Amino acid sequence: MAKNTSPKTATKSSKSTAKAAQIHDQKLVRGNGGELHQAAEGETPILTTAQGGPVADDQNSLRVGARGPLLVDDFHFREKIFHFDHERIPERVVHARGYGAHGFFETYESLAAYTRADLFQRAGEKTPAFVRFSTVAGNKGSFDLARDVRGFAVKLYTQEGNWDLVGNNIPVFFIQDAIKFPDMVHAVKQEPDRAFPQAQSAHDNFWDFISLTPESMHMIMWVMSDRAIPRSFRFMEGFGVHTFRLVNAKGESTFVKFHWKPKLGLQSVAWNEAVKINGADPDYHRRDLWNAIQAGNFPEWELCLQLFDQDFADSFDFDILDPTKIIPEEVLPAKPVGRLVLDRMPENFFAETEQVAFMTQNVPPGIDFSNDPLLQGRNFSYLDTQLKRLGSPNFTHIPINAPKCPFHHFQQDGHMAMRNPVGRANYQPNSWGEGPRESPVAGFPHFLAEERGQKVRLRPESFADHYSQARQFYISQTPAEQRHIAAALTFELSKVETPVIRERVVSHLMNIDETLANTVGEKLGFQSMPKPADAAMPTRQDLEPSPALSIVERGPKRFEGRKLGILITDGVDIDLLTGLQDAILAEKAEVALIAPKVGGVTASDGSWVPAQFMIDGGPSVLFDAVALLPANGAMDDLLQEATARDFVADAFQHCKFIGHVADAFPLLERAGIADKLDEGVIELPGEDGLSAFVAELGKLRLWAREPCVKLGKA
Ligand code: HDD
Repeated sequence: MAKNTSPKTATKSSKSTAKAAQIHDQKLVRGNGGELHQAAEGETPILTTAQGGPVADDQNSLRVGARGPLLVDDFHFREKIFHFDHERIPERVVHARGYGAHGFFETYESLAAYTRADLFQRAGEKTPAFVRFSTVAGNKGSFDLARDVRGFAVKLYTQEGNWDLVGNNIPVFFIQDAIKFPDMVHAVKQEPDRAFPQAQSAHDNFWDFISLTPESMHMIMWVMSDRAIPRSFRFMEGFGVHTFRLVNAKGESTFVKFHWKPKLGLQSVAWNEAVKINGADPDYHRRDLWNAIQAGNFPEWELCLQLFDQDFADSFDFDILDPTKIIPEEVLPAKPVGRLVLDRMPENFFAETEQVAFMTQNVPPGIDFSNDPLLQGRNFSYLDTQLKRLGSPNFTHIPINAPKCPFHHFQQDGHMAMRNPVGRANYQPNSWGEGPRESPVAGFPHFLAEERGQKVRLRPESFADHYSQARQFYISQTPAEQRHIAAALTFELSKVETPVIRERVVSHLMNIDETLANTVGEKLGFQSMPKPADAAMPTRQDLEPSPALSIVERGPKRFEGRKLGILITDGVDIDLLTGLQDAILAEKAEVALIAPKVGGVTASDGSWVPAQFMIDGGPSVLFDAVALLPANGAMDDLLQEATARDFVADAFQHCKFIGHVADAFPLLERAGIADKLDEGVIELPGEDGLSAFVAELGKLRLWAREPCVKLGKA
C-alpha cells in the first residue's frame, strides 16, 4: 500500500492559496521599487496583467518604430484583447434582464411547530439574503417597464445551506406541466424567423399559443392587469407560486404557500406611462432600486405563509398541486412570519447579479416539495441551465453562489475548480479517517410521502377548471383596474395580425366575463362575437371576489418611497419651494427639481437653486406626482416648450396629482386641462397648506380621472 501522502504536504498548497488571497484581500500593492506594502489611503496601485506582471504603458501597443507594425511580443496587448473578446457569457434563457441586491431575512417568531428549518427556529434570527428581480421575456438589454411577469428570486444563505425561493410577482403560472415550458417561452419570445418583437407579448405566436392553451387564462388575467407594469420592484408582491411543504422535527408536514408583501404597498404605472418611461429611462426599475438603497431607504417585504393540512387540501375547490390556481387570502389568511430587507447593492453587477445561480431544488431541511408537476420539472431545469450559463459544475465556487455555512464534500475537479478536497480520501466510506460523513440526524429528511400509481401521461381532472379563478381575479379588481385589463387585451390583440387568433382569445374571455369579452371584441372592431370556447370544464363556478387581488385595494396610505417632480423657473417662490421639499422629505419621499436649464434657477430671494433635470430630460412619467412652481416672469419661455406642455398633459393623463401656483395656470391651459380641473389638481399652498397636499399624494393616482371605457354590449 503506497505510503499515505502526509496531510502536511496537502496543506502547503492550501497555504499558498491563502497567501494569494491575503495579498489580494489586504489591498497590498507593489511600490515602484517593487516592494510589497499596504496600500496607503488613496494610493493608486500599479497596473498589472492578470498574471501579476507590472505594466509600463497601457496607452500604446508595442510596435517597430513610431509607425511600424505591432509586435507579437506584446503579451500585455494580447492578454487584454483576449480577455475582452471572451467577456460575455450566455444570458439566461428566460429572465435574462434582472437586477439584484443584498440584504437579510429576519424571523419574527419560532416556527418550530411547522418546520425544523434552522432559519425559522429563533425570533430575531437574521439570515443573509440576495434577491434578483427580473422580467421574463426580454433579452438582457431590454427595457424595464415591459408588460411582463417579474421574477422575484430570493436566495437565503441559511446555516443549513442555501434556500432559493425562486418566485414571481404573480402567484400563478401560464402552464400546469413543465413539459410545456419551452413551448410557452418560444411563443412569447421574438419569433424565430424575424427575431422580433422582443420584450413584449403583443404578437401572433404568443397569443396563438395562449388561445390554444385554456389553462393559461388565469395567468392572462394577471399579466394583462396592472400587476405586469409595476411602478417599482419595491412596490410589488412576490409569490413562491407552488404548494411546498414545511416539515417539523417530528417529520410532520404542513402545506405552505409563500407570499412576499411590500411594506410600501402595491403600485403600478399606467400603460401609456410605461411606454413613455421605456423611452425616457429604459433602466427605470434598476435606477429606482439603486437610488433607494444608496439613499438608505431600504425596501422591505413581509414573508407571509398560507399554512394548511391535507383536510383543507381535500376540501378546497381546486387542486393545491395546480400552479394555475391560488388559495384566496380571504379563504386562508397569510400569516406574517418574518421580513426581508434589501440594504446593499452588489459591488459588481456581473460578479453577483449576472453570475448568481438560483435553483428551486435548493431547500434546507424542513422545507420540502409537493408533487406540483411544474415545480417537479423546475427542479430539473435550474441546475441544468447553470452549467450552460456559468460554464462549469463549480459555479458554487463563485462567491455569490457559495454557501455561507460550513460545507464538506468529495466533489472534485471540473473547470475552474477554486477549491478541491485535500488529503487522500476523495470517497467514503474510507479507512483513512479523513473527509466528511453523512448524518441521518442533521441531514435532509425527505418527507415520507406515500406514492403509488401507474406510469401515465395525462392531466388530472382536478386541474380542469380554467375559468373560475380567472373570473374571480377579474371581478376582484376595481373598475379602473378592470378598464386597464380590457385596454391591455385590446392593445395586445390589436398587434396580432391573424384575425382567427384574436377571435379564439375573445372566445375564452367569454368564459371569464362577457362584459370584458364584449368590450374587447367591440374595441377590436368585431363584426360579430365568437361562440364561447369549449370550456375544458362544463361549469364555471362563480367565486366570491377577493379584495386581496387588487393593487388599488392594497395600495399604500402614504407617499413614502415615491417621488415628486417640481418644475421651477427663475423667480420660483423660495419659501414655497423649501416648504414643499421639507414636507415631502418628512414623508420619507423624494423630490427632484426640473428646470429649463439643468444648472438651475435664481429663486425669488436671489439664491441659486440647482436642478436635477432639464425639462426635456425629466418628463413627468419619471415621477409619481408633480408640482408646477414657475414664476410669472419666466412663463413665456416655458410656454414655448412642447416638453413643458407634455410634462403637464402626461401627468394629468396618467391620473397623477398636480400641485400648482396660480402663475402656472397658463401652463395648465397650454396642456389643455384648464377646463377639466378635478380634485387631483391642487393650487398651492392651499388653505390647508402643503402637508394637506402631501397627504393627498398618498392616494397616488386619481384613476377616476380616466375616461370611462364604454363597456361592450353586456
Ligand atoms: Fe423559471 C429562471 C421563476 C417556471 C426554468 N425562473 C427563473 C427566474 C425566476 C423564475 C425568477 C430567474 C432566476 C434568476 O434571477 O436568475 N420560473 C419561475 C417561476 C415559475 C417558473 C415562478 C413558475 C411558477 N422556470 C419555470 C419552468 C421551468 C423554468 C416551468 C422549466 C421547466 N427558470 C427556468 C430556467 C431559468 C429560470 C430555464 C433560466 C435561468 C435560470 O433558470 O437560472 O432554468
